[in-house]
Amino acid sequence: MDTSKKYLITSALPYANGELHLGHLAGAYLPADIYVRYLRLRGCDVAFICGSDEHGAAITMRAKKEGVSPQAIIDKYHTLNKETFQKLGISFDYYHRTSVPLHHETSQDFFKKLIDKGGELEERTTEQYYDEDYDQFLADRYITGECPKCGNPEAYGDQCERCGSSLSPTELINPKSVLSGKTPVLKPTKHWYFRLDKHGDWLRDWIENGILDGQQHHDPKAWKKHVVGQCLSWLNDGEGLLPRAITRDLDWGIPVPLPNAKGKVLYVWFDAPIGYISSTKQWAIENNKNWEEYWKGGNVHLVHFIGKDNIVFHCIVFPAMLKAHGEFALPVNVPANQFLNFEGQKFSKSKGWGIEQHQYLEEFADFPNKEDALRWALIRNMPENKDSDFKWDEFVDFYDKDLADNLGNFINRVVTLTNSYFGGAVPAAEIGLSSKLDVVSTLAKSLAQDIEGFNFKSAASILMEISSWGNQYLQDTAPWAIRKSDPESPVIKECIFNALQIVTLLSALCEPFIPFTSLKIRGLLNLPVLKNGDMEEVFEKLEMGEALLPIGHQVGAPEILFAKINDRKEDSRLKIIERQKAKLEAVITEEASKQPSNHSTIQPLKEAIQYDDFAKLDIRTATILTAEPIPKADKLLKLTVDLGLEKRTVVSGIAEHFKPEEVVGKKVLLLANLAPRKLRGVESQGMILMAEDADGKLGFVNAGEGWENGLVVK
Ligand code: B3M
Ligand code: ZN
Repeated sequence: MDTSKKYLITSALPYANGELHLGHLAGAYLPADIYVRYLRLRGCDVAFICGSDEHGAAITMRAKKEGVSPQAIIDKYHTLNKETFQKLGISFDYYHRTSVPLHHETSQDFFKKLIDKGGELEERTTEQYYDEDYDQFLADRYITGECPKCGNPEAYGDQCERCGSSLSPTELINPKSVLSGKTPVLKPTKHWYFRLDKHGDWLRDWIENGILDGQQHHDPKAWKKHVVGQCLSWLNDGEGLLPRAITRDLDWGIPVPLPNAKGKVLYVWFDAPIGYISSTKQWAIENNKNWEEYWKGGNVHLVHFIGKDNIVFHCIVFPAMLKAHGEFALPVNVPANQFLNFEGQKFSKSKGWGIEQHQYLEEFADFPNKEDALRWALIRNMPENKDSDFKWDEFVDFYDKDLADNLGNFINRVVTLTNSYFGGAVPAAEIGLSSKLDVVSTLAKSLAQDIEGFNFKSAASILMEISSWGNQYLQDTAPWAIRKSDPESPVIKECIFNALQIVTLLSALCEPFIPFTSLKIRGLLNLPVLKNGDMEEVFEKLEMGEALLPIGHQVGAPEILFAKINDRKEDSRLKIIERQKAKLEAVITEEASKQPSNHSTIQPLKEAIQYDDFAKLDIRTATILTAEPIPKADKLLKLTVDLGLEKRTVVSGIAEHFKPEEVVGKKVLLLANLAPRKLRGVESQGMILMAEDADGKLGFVNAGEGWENGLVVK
């Protein structure tokens, strides 16, 4: 690690308009925290910066919905989000907010600098929608209408949430004002546009080759493929680099700092990333630092952690703003994560699908190690390069297999043996830090490399490898067996000595991932809390073959760090998990039982997909063998289906449309690779394809008579 650099690490500023769920945590906050904790332990000078994004229509709409002021909304969620992050161990150096004067000034100065430079901003008058009842222009989310791309009748003026297209309000079919519900009129209004079109050439060279101003700025191969891919397709799309309006007609936001701009505010996506700068400034003021060292000059190592929906803003628009401004450093990497799903579906607050961070902390209040249990499950399943799925069963498995059986067990065995053989003192090993530990030392180095390369999942599995190696080493050496025949054997001392070195190493290596556990291990070893630079020292000692825990050091009494969950039937922790699963089942049943809404017309077509999307579906011909009702579930039938190669159980929401005896023997089409899920306690292993008519009546999509079971539909 280059400790001469100034490391400025940011996580996306969440809108202060709602709770954050586990997907947010896994996307932009936990990975940044791992990276930052690691940098600190390696002795780097780090500022970990975040805060609340408190402007924009997201906030004012929420306020309107709740019938309170925008200020009340941001105060509530800023506090909640900030506290929740802290409880989960996300170790921001500063959690600022964009509604404060320092941020307003910083953003206005930025804007003025662009005006003064000339050629970066331009004034344009265009026709925009206006609500005459409310006397107000309708920006972004204040206008809804039909999406021209997918037909979603409730697309917003800036984006369609169904198909993900970014839109402009005038593209909407049948636009409506969210305020009055009426059709808006077009009226001319003046705005400032950022000349993004002027920045295409250097942006392309910077993203593709890592070249900035004729010099190598970063290693382009260190960027994630999906990030570079998204940027290049944006840059190559003719519309990607049009001038972008960076002001809005709104009464909530940062006033445009010009005399002829009454009623105009900066667009939220203009001021929000500048929030990274103002947050750094406030941190510097309170910590006696010089903020400019972290933002200016060639010594800055700036990394933005975000989710994939923010890639364009962080890799194209904000860098272009920084370059246009001229004084600031650009990010050396933007390791955006993809999305985390939840038990096979997208998180959805309205459906009740998923769990929020603060809700997790409340509902798992009596779950020991809840913070690290969650961090660990999210890390093991982090959506680093593709979307991933959070499952409660895996949460339990990761806890049991990794934290209890592997890490916790190893540490407990070592501390217990040290206490019972040597009264808790590190035994004198004649061989010192033996060459047996070379394997461990090599693993530790690759763990470090993985963190530096943003491969946190892989780093976490190496952590487990080290601990497994330790367990195996104890097992193979079996000091307890040697003691029976030769209690004074030096092999016993060597074994315990080496094992204690591994435990000490683990106490440092695990800190970025599971900091609460690291603290406990330090306690068990009777070692001080880790401080900045300590891992550097660990690596130096490993290199020199020096002991990490010196001979004669007195460790503490053993204590079980993680008790296995599945070991105990009457475990209160299992009940907590069962409650979570029951909530999801209730949502599924509720969804399945919703009467199909009055589809008086044929549904509009969905957005276009690629062949690859289709090819993921494994649809097979099959025959229904048996059908039976499921007690207390009026809508569901439990079916056995012959799939040629095997038989499957499928739970199908067709009980209101068919009697069991009507469906037995039917030739059907089955989506065979749909992830299994439990419905009313029965695991459903696939989905039968049905068509639904305008009255909500269901019919089977038949496979032709005479077809064998198990044929592939393509
Ligand atoms: N608040 C969008 C979001 O929460 C936005 C990020 C700003 S980062 C400068 O997804
Ligand atoms: Zn759409």
